[in-house]
Amino acid sequence: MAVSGIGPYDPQNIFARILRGELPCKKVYEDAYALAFHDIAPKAPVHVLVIPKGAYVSFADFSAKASEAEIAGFIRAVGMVARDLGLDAPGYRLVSNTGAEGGQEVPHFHVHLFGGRALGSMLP
Ligand code: IU
Repeated sequence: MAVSGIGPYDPQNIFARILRGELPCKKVYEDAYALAFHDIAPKAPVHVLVIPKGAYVSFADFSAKASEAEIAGFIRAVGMVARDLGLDAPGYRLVSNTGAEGGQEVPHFHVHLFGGRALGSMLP
């Protein structure tokens, strides 16, 4: 079910529980600002989710409230994950569904990283 992009933040959401180690994930990368793991229902040969460590509901929430260090650290992490997965040369797609009309289902900000095949054009 789609969620609001403006919260309030639910500390029991599935990604919060993954961050706390209460639920497992197939981890790709982790640092002080971000955790990256394989999506449980991949839509492309590479489908990784990158999430910030902080409690932000959506991109709207993160971009408004996160510190410069959190934003920079998160963006660097997304880039590093893509590079380490060998996607820089062939290319990849980043998507962040935000709020109900954006199709967001998990209310912890996340970026989808898709790659591993020609993705074509996907503008709505
Ligand atoms: P969305 O942008 O909120 O719609 O994407 C949520 C994604 O989280 C979606 O691709 C799910 O397959 C994925 N996911 C997951 O990886 N592990 C889970 O336990 C659950 C959802 I629930």
